Amino acid sequence: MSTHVEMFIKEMKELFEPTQVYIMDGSQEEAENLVAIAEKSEVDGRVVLKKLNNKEYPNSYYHCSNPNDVARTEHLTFVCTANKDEAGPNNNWINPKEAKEKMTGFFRGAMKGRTMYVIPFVMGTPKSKYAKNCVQITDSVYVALSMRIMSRVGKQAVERIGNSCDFFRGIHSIGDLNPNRRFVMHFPEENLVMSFGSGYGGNALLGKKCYSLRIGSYLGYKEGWLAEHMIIIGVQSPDSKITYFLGAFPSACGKTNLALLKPRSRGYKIWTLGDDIAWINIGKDGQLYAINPETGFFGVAPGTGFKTNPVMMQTLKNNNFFPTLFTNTAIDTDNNTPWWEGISDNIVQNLVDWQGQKYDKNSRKSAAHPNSRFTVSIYNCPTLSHEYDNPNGVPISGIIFGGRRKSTIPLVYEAKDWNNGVFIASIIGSETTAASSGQIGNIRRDPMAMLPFCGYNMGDYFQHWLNVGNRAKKLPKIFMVNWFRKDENDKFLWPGYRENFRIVKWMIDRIEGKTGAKEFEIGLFPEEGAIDLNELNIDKETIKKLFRVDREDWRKEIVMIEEFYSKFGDKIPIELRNCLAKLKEKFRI
Ligand code: SAT
Ligand code: MN
Repeated sequence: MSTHVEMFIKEMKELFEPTQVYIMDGSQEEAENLVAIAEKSEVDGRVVLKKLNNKEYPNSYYHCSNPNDVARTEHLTFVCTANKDEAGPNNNWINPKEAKEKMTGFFRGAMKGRTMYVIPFVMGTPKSKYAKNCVQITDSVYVALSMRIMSRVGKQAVERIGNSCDFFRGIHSIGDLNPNRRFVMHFPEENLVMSFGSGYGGNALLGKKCYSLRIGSYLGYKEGWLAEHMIIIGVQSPDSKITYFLGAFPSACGKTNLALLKPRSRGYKIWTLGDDIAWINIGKDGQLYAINPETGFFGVAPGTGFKTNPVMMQTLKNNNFFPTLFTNTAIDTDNNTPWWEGISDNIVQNLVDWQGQKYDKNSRKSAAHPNSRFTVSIYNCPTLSHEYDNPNGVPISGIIFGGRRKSTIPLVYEAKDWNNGVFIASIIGSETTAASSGQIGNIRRDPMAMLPFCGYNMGDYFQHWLNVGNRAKKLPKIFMVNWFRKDENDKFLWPGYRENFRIVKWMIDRIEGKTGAKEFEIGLFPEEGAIDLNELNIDKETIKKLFRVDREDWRKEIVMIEEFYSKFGDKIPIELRNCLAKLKEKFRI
């Protein structure tokens, strides 16, 4: 083992004072060991893992967490750069020295009586020059097992690190799960994250949002690439050609459903490469190439069902080397299977809710926690792309941005060029739902769906997007979609789900130059008849409403955009200011 990894382990041992140290190797035997340990141990009075029905859900386990620890804690998440301005108004900030003192205070002796797991892992396929080496420390066996599903844990990581000191250090302890002593601190300048007091995915699996997005975006800014909160899919047409897309959506917009969509159109197929994170580099030929640094899905369970996402349901029922975890779902006690709202239409007799209580069907509360999750290996996915492990990534032809909006934003439109696309992505707004914080129905600006995940000043981030566009030789087309527009009676105008593929098909036609577009104030719109509406019971009037650009709505929208931009002062690039000025001119403001 490299001296720097050894030194890191030694330092952590002295700090945490664990009873024992377990260095993970990624083997099958290790998975069995860790599961056995988890089945026997309790954290906070709860058994860490319970085996589920092996026939229905092979190699699957149930985990339930402390009710105060079920989601990311954005208000306790900090980016600690030396200079506050570098973190930007989009991040909480404390100076690195103070942050470290605070965290070290929490960490000292925190693993007494516990095992310290050392997790060497690679984000990205180890053969790839875009992959990154990491080591996480944790005292949670649930986190250790989850990391094995979500990333490439084991010897390859140690080999890749060699004698280098250049690897990500993630330091994590669940502490006593006290929400008043819960912090996630990022130190981008030191390639380091410290996290205390939570066992929840985004707070504790440090390879995910913390490294792959917050630290990753910062590294990308310094090194000339992009770390994005995006799905990656390959769309195969009847002529067998595959067109690769990226897609970014704020939460509750059906992002995972799109990543695993089964198209209704004959001869088309969607190949899945990722459902959450994409690292995007400019390849030798000047095109953008994307890899998914992760190896699993950490998906929201409620709403995932045999109707809405049959491919994910199949993924959850498949079996490989990696156990599948269900966290804070309900349990159907007649079958010992996980259960959540929306899984199927079948009536279930006996449920216990996510806190282990018998569920009363007349209760107004849901049986599964709204943010209950599954953690499953991507290799279980029947639609996994053959290019998933390609070290060069896949060449991207289109980027789809979206939001949940009941008005204002049309079903789909295309940016006029890259800079205009960056502008459109920078002004994404989405209605808050029960799954996100804040009041339901408010519009939250969420540029590129990255607001909680951009590890540096978002004004600089916009400039970086523009710079990548300048450096690339061939750029993908950028599209904006809104599956959620409603009529005056609050009814959805578009059927959504599998029908969304009709819009993707139109995008492919645009990419291949098979159809023209009409220029409107806000971008390029489909020509009449260009979207395949075959066998869809939708009238002309509805289509008109779906594409309507309401001047009054847009005037209000522009006021909100200006207010959002003003938070970043003169960091907003001139190109984006110009786009906004042009928009104002068109709507005569
Ligand atoms: O942050 S997580 O990755 O744990 C889940 C989410 O909020 O997207
Ligand atoms: Mn996400």
